[in-house]
Amino acid sequence: MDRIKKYIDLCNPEEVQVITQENQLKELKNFVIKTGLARRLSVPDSLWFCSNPHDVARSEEATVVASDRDLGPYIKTVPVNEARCLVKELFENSMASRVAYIVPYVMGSLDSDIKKFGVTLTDSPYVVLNMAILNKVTDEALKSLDSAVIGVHSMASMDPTKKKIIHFIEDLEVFSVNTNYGGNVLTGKKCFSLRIASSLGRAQGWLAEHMLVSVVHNPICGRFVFTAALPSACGKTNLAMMNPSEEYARKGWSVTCGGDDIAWIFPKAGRLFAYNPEYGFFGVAPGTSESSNPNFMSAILKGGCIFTNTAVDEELNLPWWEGIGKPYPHKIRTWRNEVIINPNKEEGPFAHPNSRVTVPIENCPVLDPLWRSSEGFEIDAILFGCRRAAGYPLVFKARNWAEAVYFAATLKSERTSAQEGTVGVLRHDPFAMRPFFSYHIGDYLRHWLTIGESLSPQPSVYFVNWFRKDSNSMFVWPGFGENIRVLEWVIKTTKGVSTACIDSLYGLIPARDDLSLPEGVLYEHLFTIDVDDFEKELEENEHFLKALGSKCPEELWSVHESLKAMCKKVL
Ligand code: GTP
Ligand code: SPV
Ligand code: MN
Repeated sequence: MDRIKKYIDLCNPEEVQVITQENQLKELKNFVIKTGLARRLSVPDSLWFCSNPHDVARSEEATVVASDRDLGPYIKTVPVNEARCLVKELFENSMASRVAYIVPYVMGSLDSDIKKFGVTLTDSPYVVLNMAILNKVTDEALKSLDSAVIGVHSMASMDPTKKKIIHFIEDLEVFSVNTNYGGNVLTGKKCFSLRIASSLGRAQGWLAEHMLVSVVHNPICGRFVFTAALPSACGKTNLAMMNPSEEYARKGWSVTCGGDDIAWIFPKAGRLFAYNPEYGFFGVAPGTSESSNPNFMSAILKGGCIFTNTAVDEELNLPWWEGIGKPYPHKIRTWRNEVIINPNKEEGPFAHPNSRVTVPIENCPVLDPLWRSSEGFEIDAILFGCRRAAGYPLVFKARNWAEAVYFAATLKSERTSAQEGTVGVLRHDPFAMRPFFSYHIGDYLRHWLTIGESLSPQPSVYFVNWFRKDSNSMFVWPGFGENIRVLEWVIKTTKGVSTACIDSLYGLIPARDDLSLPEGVLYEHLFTIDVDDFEKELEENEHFLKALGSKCPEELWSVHESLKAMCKKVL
């Protein structure tokens, strides 16, 4: 226990409990209710928490990697010695007169080769209860302590100015302090399964990505597996467990879910295999309803969930949020823990826009039976997506692997409430991984190109945007269950059934008659590309590529030059 003991000594808790048993979790649930940290809702075995108002989303500002090297434009670094001092300073006595919990867990299936162990020390019952859903708690991790990822988390004084999430990538250690929210503190999730895992993947020849894994059962080819990377709050959970629209369901289309947020992807014999290392969902609540995502709704209502920063219908003792598809409750408890009678809409939102539900994966009614298999999911296509009101097409296919890497590397998306900062502002989010890089993005791009070279055939790569808006600021595309129409085109194109693609500035787009559009939706509204806007994009991309200097793979410059040439031809 040496790797943990020194941090217990540093944090100085009053008591230490190792959590490995179901009954300990039960006791902890009773404890949080008795002490007023949480409320029990009328969803079976479910709890409601609200967090500190300044602690409602993952904090990129406070996230750093300890390194003495320059890790490129998207990673904040702190020199290693300084980072060690910072840990000492921030954690010294941080757990005084509190209970510290040790949570040993595994990511990935215990009987698979890809599994990895973690052990987290935390003074937050909230963290323990969430980790018990998102990771599999097992004392096996304690037997592999040398290779486990150590997480140390303390709420400390919750001073927002001292919020820090510090990664020591090579040492397999993560420290999180003065926060108690989501991706900042659930160290198995973004810190381990993306940041640490992607560095391991670089060294060992695999990928850790911000991707869902999903299977489309369809009349064209039977079973079609895709992974998809979209920035935070841009639609992964919804796409992962989509309920195809009635018309498609009748024709034999259905979707099963392999995972909704993180994929570990391994090349084997020229193919790619995806695994979801998690055991639960940490899904966005607002916008989730019986009509938008009936599968997630049903997973939630099965119970065993944790609601964070949703509102509560006080009369029914049920969670409530904007877009749940139910009227405003007569008596509502807001995410700020205030009760309002007869709320009026203008006083809202009553659930925080980034409120979340933690749900055991096995609650998902369309969970794919292979979700925990040691074989993984053999990938047929990879999707990238973004949230953009204008210009970016509904869907296009990259013409080749290098172009796919180029478009993924230059992905831009509007900020959402899952990120701190101003919602709606367009920002560069390469591979939907901007907040999760742990090594230089130039090396990351090279790694993707190298993996691509080992594949045969290379999976087709597509780009999607469900979020184009019309002049009234309404979404042009109905989205959700209707996204199956785009997946139909993806499958037809990947399988060579559709050949009538149009060469556009943004790769290959569907010919007008090749994509089935819902009534009233106009092709032009989804696919028009403004050449001037595209040229501006290219200029921004050029700045980005230049900023990478010698780290920028030559292949990406070639793609860039050929897009510039295409632009000139169109003009
Ligand atoms: P993270 O958990 O932060 O990584 O988010 P995510 O990528 O899983 O996003 P999620 O599926 O939770 O969706 C985020 C928000 O986008 C929710 O409010 C959804 O209702 C909304 N959304 C998802 N898919 C669509 C879609 O096809 N169309 C529209 N208009 N909204 C969507
Ligand atoms: C995201 O922001 O991408 C999330 C939520 O999935 S969190 O786990 O808080 O990072
Ligand atoms: Mn995410």
